[in-house]
Amino acid sequence: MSALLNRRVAAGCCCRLWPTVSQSLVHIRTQSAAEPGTTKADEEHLWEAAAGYLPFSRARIGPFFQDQPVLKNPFLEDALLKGYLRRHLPEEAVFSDLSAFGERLAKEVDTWGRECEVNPPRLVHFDPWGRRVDHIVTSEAWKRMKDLSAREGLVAIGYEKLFGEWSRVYQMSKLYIYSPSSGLYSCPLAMTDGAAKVIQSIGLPPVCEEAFGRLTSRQPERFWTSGQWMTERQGGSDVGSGTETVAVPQTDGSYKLHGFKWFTSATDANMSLTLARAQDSRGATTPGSKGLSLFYAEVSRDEDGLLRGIEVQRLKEKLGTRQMPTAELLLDGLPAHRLSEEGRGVASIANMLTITRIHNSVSAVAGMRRVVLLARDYATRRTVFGKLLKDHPLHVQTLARMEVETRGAFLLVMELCRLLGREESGLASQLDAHLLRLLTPVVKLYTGKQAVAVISEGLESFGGQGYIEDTGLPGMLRDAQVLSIWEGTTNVLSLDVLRCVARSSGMVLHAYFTHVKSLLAGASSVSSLTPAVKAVGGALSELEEFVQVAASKGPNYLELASRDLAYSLARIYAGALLIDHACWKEASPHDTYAALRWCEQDLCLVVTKQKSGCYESSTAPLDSGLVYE
Ligand code: UCC
Repeated sequence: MSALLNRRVAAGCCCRLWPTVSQSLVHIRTQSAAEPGTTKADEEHLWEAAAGYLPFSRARIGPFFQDQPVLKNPFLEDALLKGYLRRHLPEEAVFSDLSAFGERLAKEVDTWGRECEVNPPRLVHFDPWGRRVDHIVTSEAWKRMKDLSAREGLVAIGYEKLFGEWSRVYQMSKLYIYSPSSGLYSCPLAMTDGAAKVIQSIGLPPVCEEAFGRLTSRQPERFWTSGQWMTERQGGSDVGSGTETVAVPQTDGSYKLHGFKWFTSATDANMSLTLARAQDSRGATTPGSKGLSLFYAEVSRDEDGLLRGIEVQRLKEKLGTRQMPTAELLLDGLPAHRLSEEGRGVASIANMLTITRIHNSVSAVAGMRRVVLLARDYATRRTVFGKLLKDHPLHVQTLARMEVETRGAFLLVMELCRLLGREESGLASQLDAHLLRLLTPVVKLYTGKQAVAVISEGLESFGGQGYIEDTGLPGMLRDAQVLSIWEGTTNVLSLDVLRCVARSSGMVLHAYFTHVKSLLAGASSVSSLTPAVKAVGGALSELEEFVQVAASKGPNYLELASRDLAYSLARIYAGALLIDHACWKEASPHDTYAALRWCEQDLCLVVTKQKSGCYESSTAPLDSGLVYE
């Protein structure tokens, strides 16, 4: 008892100092319970008295709580997005739509996105009476996202073309503010957009005319989403040899598909585009890419409620994107229609890949922007070492570096959307077409990788809270990791860059050099940008020289250089875009500063690495030896 009283006195004294001693007081309480001669009632009584002095006891946990970061209107908060649109698409209708949508995202939709994560989809294989039903049960929030997407025209805007060549920029700006709040609904929208583009580009065949109307509809009850089933058990990159699915011709000209799709995203879609090998009259198929054709299939149920020609094997257990159902599908006589000529499957679905890769890039930059917005808000609330985080220069330096990375990536993405819009409005020059082909893989691979880096840095800026699951922050990082994997990994896309250079006999690079030079020419008289212009100009010359030298080297050399080449293409182009944006008459000093900071990095990585012999034939065995030591 006396020991307890002594401690009570000690506790009273210590109260003034409680932040430093609170831990030990809690500890004392546990110890005292075992003290001989003290009844439990005595102890409780004394403890309660003492608790008046104690900040931590029972339900009392002290007055301090962390302030959480607040998501404000993501359109109004984004200076670069607003500036870009004011410069290129100064339409009141666009601004008021994005402002209103941004408000709704912050006030309402962001919570739905979280709900999608907390209530992930599940697969119900059987009904209570044992019948196989394969129902993918999704959350109410996921369903609301579908309605919202239709009403807001998130796909439709790209096809209504109310703003001519800038319609894609408008659509993607809207998706850009939506994506981080969408609970990954951005994924089905990407595939839906891609499917609409493919159907349109092959001239709206009657068999999927109705589908096209639905994919691009603003009416929720009419709106359809599409899947893109390309990945099979042998993998997702080498589609040509990995596709086992066969298409069996039917007497009415349609087909039935038999195969196993290993990774099908947003499997609650209403239809899908997919690849399969058409059988000839003897039942034979052609191996490789040349044997693949493109098919259109609707996902429907028969009168007994069973899926027609599909069994859902299981849902995937993924690192992130858990909000979205991703399934393994057995195609067991799925009715389908061939959309491409036989053997033209890969070339025909390429339009879909272009669109989904652009969406991927939009989502990547959107994730970067969102973490920067939250981190900078948090820095105005969180006090540490006696002052707000925003008043710690080192912390703000880190945020500024994230901001610069986000700005460069944003302008790259908007450049792609601009080029896509020009192509779809019939305004694209040959140069624009080449640039679109080259920059699509470059921007996808660059932004996918940088999203992981920037979001990871962003999480750190919240300290330990960035690692706590129910803040919603860790999910951003888990979701970002997929961006460099699906729709072509970094290496597969680096090889795609080489492929399009070779197929165009170098014309895509010629377009690249011409355009970057024209962007730099516009900035030649702006003295504040001189260091940046010099850096980009120098890097561009180095790159041109590299291309000359590399052209005479063998394929192994080029393959080893391809990833660094793609990075160099991205960094130099982004530098030129930042410079160009900073030359705009309404640009701010911050735009200039961002351009200068961007251009401080190694813009032409491929030459740096070339100088150290990274692509020589002697390097590959050394790499291999190191890896397998
Ligand atoms: O992962 C998947 C689902 C995920 C969900 C998607 C959601 C995204 C949402 C994001 C927002 C959050 S679907 C699987 C993804 N898989 C891939 O992306 C495949 C990766 N592999 C490749 O990209 C390869 O490079 C292949 C498969 C294209 C290589 O096949 P081939 O047969 O070797 O290709 P070729 O021979 O190079 O090209 C065949 C034809 C050529 O046309 P022609 O014959 O006229 O000369 C090429 O020019 O296809 C054309 N082609 C292209 N055209 C090939 N690639 C392209 C391209 N990128 N753009 C234009």
